[in-house]
Formats: sequence, C-alpha cells, structure tokens
Amino acid sequence: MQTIPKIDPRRDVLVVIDVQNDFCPGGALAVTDGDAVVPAINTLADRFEHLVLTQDWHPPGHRSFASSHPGRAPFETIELEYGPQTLWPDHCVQGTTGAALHEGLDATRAELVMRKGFRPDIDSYSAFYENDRASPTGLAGYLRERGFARVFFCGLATDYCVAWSALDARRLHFDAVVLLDACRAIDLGGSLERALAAMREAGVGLMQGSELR
Ligand code: VGL
Ligand code: ZN
Repeated sequence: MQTIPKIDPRRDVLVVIDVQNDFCPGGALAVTDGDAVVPAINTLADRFEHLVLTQDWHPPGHRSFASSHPGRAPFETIELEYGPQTLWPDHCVQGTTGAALHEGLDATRAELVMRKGFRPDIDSYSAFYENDRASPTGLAGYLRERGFARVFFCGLATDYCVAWSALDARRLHFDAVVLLDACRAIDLGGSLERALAAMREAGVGLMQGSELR
C-alpha cells in the first residue's frame, strides 16, 4: 500500500506538462479527452504553493514531425542516432495557436514556464532531458536551487511527456508522484501500460490528485 502524501508547501512543486491546444480535442495531436485535465489541474494548482508549467515548443520542420521525413507517416517509428523516434503530426509549432497553453488553464501563479523541444534535430519528451537522455534542459538545476525535493506531475500525455519527466525526476533523485486523474494518455501500441509499469518500477508514486491531503 502506498501512503498518501500530504502536500508540503516548502519542498513540493506541481509541474504541469504540456497542457496546450494541440494536445486537446481539435488540436494537431489531440489526446482523447485531453481538455478534461484542465479543471482538475486548476483545482490542484490552488493547493500547491509552487507551480511550474512546461510547453512543447517546436520550430517549423522539427525532426519529430513525420512531414520532415519523406515517405513516412505520423505514428511510425524510425531509428535516429539517439534511439527510436515516433513520428508525429506537425504540432506545437512555436508561436502558433496550437502551441499556446489551453486558455482554461489558470497559469497566473506559474513561477516558471519551461519550453522544450526547440532544438530542430532532437525531440524532448522529458522536462529534464532531450530524448538522447543526456542533454539537460536545466530544470533539475532550477528545482534544486529552489529547494524542491518532491515533484508532482500532471498534464499531457501520461505515456510520453509526463512519464518521461517522472522517470527522469527519479533518475535525478527527486521524489516523484504522477496524479493520474489530471493526466490523459496518447496510448499508442500499449504505450500507456508500458509507461505505468516503468514508473512503478522506478518508484514513481501513482495516485489520484483527489486523494491528496
Ligand atoms: C508529447 C508527443 C510529441 C507530449 C509531445 O507532450 O506528451 N507527445 N510531443
Ligand atoms: Zn512534441
């Protein structure tokens, strides 16, 4: 049995991953029910003293886009020098409406909005590392300098950017918790089950935001 954590306003931070128009219904890479996380996250955000947001932020022609690989279609996987790369529809292009945060998300109290995926040749699912899992984004240093020890994650998508971020948080020796009722998944070929298993294995706490004390 997992113990239900009580929020500690000094050492806990809520990191909201990629709640952007393109991941919501009608968007370029829509996650089923993606916008359902918005009210849940707004409720959560009220309970945390410290709030950080991330924003997927790709230049046009980004290498993760299927359109950058002639003959390839979205959701195929190719091998790049840093490992397998799923190819996506063009999404979250810098400065577009699709890349904007969902307008219902209350971002007022966000202390940092961290953009990722801006290097043309490498994808960045995790908020901590590019997909080579070696080039840091700087977020770990920021969180450490701020004195945060435990990171609660929510947002989109559970099986990609949320899971990769939570797994990296553990690798970086943060305590990590994913609040599943404030996340939605892409679920491509069993990716959600695999992500949940990997997070359990890595000691990521999996719980519902509604269970937080
Ligand atoms: C994401 C696929 C491509 C995510 C971002 O936010 O989970 N997934 N880019
Ligand atoms: Zn992306």
